[in-house]
Amino acid sequence: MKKAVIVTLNPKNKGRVKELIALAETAGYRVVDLIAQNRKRPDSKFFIGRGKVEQLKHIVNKYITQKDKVTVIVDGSLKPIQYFNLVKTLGNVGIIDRVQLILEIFDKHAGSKEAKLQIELARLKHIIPIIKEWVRQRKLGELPGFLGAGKYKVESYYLLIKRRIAHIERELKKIRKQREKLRKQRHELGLRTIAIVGYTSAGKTTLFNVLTGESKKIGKELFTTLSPKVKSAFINGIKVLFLDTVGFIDYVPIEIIEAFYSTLEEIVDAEVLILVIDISEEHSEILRKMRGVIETFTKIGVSGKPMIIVANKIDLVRNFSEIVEKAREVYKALSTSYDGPLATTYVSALNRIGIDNLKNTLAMFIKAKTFSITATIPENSLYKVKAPFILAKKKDSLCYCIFEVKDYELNSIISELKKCTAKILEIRRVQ
Ligand SMILES: Nc1nc2c(ncn2[C@@H]2O[C@H](COP(=O)(O)OP(=O)(O)OP(=O)(O)O)[C@@H](O)[C@H]2O)c(=O)[nH]1
Ligand SMILES: [Mg+2]
Repeated sequence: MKKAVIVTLNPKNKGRVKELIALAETAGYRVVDLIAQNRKRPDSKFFIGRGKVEQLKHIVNKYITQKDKVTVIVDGSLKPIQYFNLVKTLGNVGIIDRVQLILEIFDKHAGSKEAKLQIELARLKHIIPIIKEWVRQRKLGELPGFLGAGKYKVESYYLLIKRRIAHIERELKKIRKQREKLRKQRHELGLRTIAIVGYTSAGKTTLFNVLTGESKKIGKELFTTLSPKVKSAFINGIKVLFLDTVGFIDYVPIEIIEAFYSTLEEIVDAEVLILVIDISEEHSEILRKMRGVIETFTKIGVSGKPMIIVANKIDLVRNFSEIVEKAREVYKALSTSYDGPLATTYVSALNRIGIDNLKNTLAMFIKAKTFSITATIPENSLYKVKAPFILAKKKDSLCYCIFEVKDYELNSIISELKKCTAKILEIRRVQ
């Protein structure tokens, strides 16, 4: 069994501790103990104070058996020197920090090639400073078996990782280009993307499924979704694309943001954002998670877009005024830190409550765009065309016609024109 002992410097922040336990469990650990030290900054040598390290060693030894391995999970980001000092002092235990824990979960859930590469990249970038420290520490005597690479010489292992990083970055670039091409096509077709964003497990995929009629995997676990998915649907007659995204998390390490940038980029490109919030949680938890979301927005450069705050899971709260009060606080927090137009709606994605209201709110934000189609139509077919048009010129019994259409009419007009043996010369966005 994978046993875990958690080390935290924020014992008073109950939500964060609870979240770390949930993350550990999602990664497949059984949390057997917790060591807490209330301090503002980590100790520069060991993360926790020297006395606490001794206590940690004692606790860890208590749980190690022939069958059971113990991993120490540090709630924070370990500096290489802290990592090495802990390895030296604690001996034969696994030591991971928050980044590595999140990456372990990502690894478990990664389905697509892109997600797998992104995770490997984040992982390698995370261990590079550790390897550098390892190189430095060689003077003090090598640490055999570290990261399973005992048989490699440290320097060649370092070079191997560097080469692998370069290779993955090239591969990701190719996938990114492909993604950009698809995005451009969507733009050209006048399709608007609505990105569903929010903290992990807020109910994004559940809402995505309701809005698009999909049956994408949802789950109690954290980070069920790792690859973004796009599906079209109609909002009051307007065709839009909904985008389900990877969940955000508090204290997101920069390595993860960088590695997942191309998927997060889709959010930057969306026209409207739906921010899903689990309104059944405590006030303090909702606000803590909000801060995580805002931090991620800042890092990826999201600003100015209309955003609909969707207070989800209302079925779990008995008192409606409590829901409204919490949602108001979220609105207040966002209106001071986010610069786009905001609106709030209340839903239960699971029970399909409030969905029509959400759709109506969405429709307010989606403005129809106008396209101009230029086509040639044989003179003897002209009478078949029902849509209004301007006859620009006539040449050799061919009529050059210009149509002005709204984006949601595009598809039907194109098929109508095809039936009239028309040849489309150009489709251009007017506004
Ligand atoms: N009671 C209740 N549960 C909900 C509601 N919406 C979602 N859930 C549950 O919340 C959990 C997480 O739902 P998901 O849709 O997977 O959440 P997500 O935001 O996509 O999560 P990640 O992809 O992991 O970031 C699941 O157990 C859902 O059944 C709701 O309206 N009411
Ligand atoms: Mg999801």
